[in-house]
Amino acid sequence: FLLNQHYNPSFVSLQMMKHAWDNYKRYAWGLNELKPISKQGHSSNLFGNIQGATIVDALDTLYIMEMKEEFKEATEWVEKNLDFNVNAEISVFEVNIRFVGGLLSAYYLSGEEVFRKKAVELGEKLLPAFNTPTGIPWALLNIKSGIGRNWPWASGGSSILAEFGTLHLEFVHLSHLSGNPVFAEKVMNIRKVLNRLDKPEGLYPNYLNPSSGQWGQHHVSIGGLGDSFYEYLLKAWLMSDKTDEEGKKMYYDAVQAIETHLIRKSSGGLMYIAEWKGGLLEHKMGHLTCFAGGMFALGADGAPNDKTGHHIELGAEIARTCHESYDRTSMKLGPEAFRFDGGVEAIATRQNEKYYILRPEVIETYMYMWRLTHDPKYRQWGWEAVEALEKHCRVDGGYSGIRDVYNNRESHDDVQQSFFLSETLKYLYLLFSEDDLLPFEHWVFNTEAHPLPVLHKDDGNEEENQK
Ligand code: DMJ
Repeated sequence: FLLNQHYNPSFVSLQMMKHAWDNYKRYAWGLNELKPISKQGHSSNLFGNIQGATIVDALDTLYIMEMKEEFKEATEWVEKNLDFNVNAEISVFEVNIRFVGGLLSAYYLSGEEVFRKKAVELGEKLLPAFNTPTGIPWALLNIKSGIGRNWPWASGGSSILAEFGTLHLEFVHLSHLSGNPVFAEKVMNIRKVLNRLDKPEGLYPNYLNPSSGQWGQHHVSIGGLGDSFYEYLLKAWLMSDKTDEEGKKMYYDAVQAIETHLIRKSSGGLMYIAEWKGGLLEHKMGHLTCFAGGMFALGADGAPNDKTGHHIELGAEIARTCHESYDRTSMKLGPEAFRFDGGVEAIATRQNEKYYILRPEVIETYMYMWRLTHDPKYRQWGWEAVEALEKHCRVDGGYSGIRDVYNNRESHDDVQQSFFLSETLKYLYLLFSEDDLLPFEHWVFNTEAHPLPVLHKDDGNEEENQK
């Protein structure tokens, strides 16, 4: 019924949010995520036994969509039940982007003190992760004992670029809100370590050893393991009211190296961002990499050497390729990874790359491209995604991921990811809203789509911005 032509698209995204939320509430309230087919809770080991990931991730979406009752019940749950005094090994990155980010946004939007208090309390629990010889944090941390370690699969005991490189925005705000400079100092030190290192061809490998301070394997990716590190360089500069010159330089230098070494065009004319393994290219692009279209467009305004138009163009080309990756499937939803080799373009060839888990990156890029160009095709592409989500992912008990988007019959994975509520549905709603809802001059979105305010220099934020 949602696809009835009398409904406007932002109303439809709101109804989708209602369906996702109501079912989470009915079947998995207080647990991390919902299993929409089996109608029960889903626990992911990324959050240890911290509970309520969907509630904290969804708070700001509920607020922005003016779902007042739901926001109130979520706030009450946080007040009464959100508990970090648990014996749990958590992913520092995931807890930071979803819980710290979600609480910070909820605080800035609503002004409710409980969110500020909880964000700072959790931030303090994450600090022992930085107790390594270099100050590059561990990936995993037991928040009771303060003992950290890295993922056993990561090259030579390394920490991951996209994980330790995606703390900056939240930690600057934690210092701003707590008056305690330690948070900002920790993330500025990460930059220092990175700036001392030689970078192969100007690129940042995904692996860095926190003890030796040396790179692990020379694998470079703008998708998984690398992605949001680049995003946070740009956004740190924007969030500082364009005073963080170091972040700015690191971002534009990195984009230059990415263009030279990773960006390619297929024979059919599709631009893509390949992966780099010690100098050799793997002609594959992940769904995660599709966020880069929006990033290039967002960074266009400050691009050096009159390259604004060029960066918008890069964003538009990546958006087009990612749209093709959706359009070339039976379900019109994109696969986890798609390839440009062996005679295919923008198509997944391996069975284990054909799934779609309700990820936001393609819709995120449409939203940025729409706001920055107002080309109506981005709204049209967003609407195609809505139709596909409603047709294939919506089930009685919520929304589910799909195991193979090239198949005509759905095989559901039975997980409603918390980022579906924080990102996918929020970006859809923003795509169909006016530009003055969370305008880019005043807000930057963390990598989980939680809006954080720009620290304007006229409002006395010089100190935060200089740290
Ligand atoms: C989210 O948690 C964030 O967007 C992160 O940056 C990447 N993975 C998921 C969404 O795909």
